Amino acid sequence: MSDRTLSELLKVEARRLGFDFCRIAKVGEPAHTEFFSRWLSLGRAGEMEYLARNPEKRRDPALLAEKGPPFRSLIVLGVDHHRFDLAPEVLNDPARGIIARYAWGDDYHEIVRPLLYALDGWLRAQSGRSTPGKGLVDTGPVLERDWAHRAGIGFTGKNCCTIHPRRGSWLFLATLLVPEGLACDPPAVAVDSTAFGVEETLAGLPAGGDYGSWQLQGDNRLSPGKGQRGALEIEEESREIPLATCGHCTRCLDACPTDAFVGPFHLDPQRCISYWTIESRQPVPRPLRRLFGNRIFGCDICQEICPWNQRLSERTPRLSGLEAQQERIAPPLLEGFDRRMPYWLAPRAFAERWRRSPLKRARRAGMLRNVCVALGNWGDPAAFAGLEAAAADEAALARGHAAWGLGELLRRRNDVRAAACLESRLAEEPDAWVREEIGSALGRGVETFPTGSRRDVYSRITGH
Ligand code: B12
Ligand code: SF4
Ligand code: SF4
Repeated sequence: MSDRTLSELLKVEARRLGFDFCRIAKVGEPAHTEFFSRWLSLGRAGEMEYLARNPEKRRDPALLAEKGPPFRSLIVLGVDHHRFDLAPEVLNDPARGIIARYAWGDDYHEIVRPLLYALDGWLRAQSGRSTPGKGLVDTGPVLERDWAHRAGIGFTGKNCCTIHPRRGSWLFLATLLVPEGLACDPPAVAVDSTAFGVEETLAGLPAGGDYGSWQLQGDNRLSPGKGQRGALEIEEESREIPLATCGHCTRCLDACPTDAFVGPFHLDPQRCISYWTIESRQPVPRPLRRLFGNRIFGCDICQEICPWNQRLSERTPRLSGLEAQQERIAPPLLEGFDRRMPYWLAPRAFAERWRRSPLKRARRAGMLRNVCVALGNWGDPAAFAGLEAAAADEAALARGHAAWGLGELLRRRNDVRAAACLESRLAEEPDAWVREEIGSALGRGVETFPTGSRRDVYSRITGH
């Protein structure tokens, strides 16, 4: 069988397994490893220490082969998880907690990983290979967006996301590395691109600049095989692809509530809602809290606003488990404090309510932290009940943010219950950082977040 036929059959198999995109690139150095190393050295990764591991493998994914021959082909897979857009009255309802779209279904890591190995199993059966390939989704040392761009799945927007010109950016990405020398797909070709370097991107390129456009070529073009439904659907994908570009658009950069973009293609996670509400186990810096609004897990604002994501038709993801579950989209903030199912307060109820959900990554204490911030931002007297319960939680992280939320009720509503609750908590609070938060909420401690580098501030207030 020729390399080309094998590659085409592989795509049919990927499609049959449930992937929406499958493109192949030759293993080599990804385009932005230098940018990534500099980004790391600026401390952008924060608590995401795993990003600094195995830099040599990130630079040369061929080295990811633990046994057997080195990897020669990198298969990039994409799953379109778009379902529908939320009505503005839900999205902007301060009494609800908005969960990022990628978490409306079950955890994609659990769903996608076995499929990568199923695809590898299929390829091994064809090629007679005895050693395994390497399937990665998210956590491995692979710059997935770089590879998606290189393989021509989509282009990288100023918001850093991989965007498909007809399907938008609501994509999960994954990679499968294999030793077979498969036929590669034509990469995204830069058209009229402006030359700019790592230094400029790190310093912050001008937002309104036009950094070129990309032509995505031969989008999964396959001849429909007899009885191969997958191939027929792929054929639909092969309509003319428009020139992919951000042009002078700056919508995502302007819409980010926390001003997390240093400039196009450069995000500082230390200011990003997604980082704080999913990845971090630490207190959210005080000046950022008011900017989080009602986003309690992840954030989609820089994608919701993107012109490439407008007017996408509603769809049901092809992979089972990714369907949107009604109760995982925008739960009322106070629901999880209800005595019948206190999922923000009781570990067992949390585990039950969020079984198989990506939310588990933030853990119960982290989620209660996020919910307290949203309750403070709601600022309604009804929020008191939830904040009072959280102020007595076993986790200091939750108690400290509950104090902040109560402080917001005091500041905005002059809520005397909030003042009394803060006073009584102060009398028995053993944790130094929580005491400081209570003091600040009562207007006694430091009013603003202490100055100094963020890391210094954390060590001072958390003792870590
Ligand atoms: C760490 C991480 C985060 C961090 C940091 C994100 C960031 N932008 O740096 C945080 C926690 C903030 C985060 C947030 C989100 N993430 Co995330 N994240 C990752 C992870 C694990 C590593 C990304 C990374 O290496 N970041 C470091 C920066 C430097 O790399 P980068 O973001 O890929 O950015 C590229 C550009 O800056 C580019 N670049 C630099 N200069 C230039 C110049 C030009 C011209 C071009 C074209 C590119 C370019 O080079 C970089 C390397 O490719 C990847 C999975 C993976 N292994 O890749 C998922 C991943 C990127 N995340 C994903 C998702 C879905 C999200 C969220 C949407 C989740 C949410 N709803 O809250 C947000 C989106 C925020 C955003 N606008 O980026 C998806 C992206 C899907 C897509 N369509 O792009 C990925 C691929 C996970 C997956 N397997 O599907 N994430
Ligand atoms: S995910 Fe939200 S906070 Fe992060 S960069 Fe995008 S808009 Fe800003
Ligand atoms: S909002 Fe505009 S600038 Fe941002 S990624 Fe989309 S097209 Fe590019």
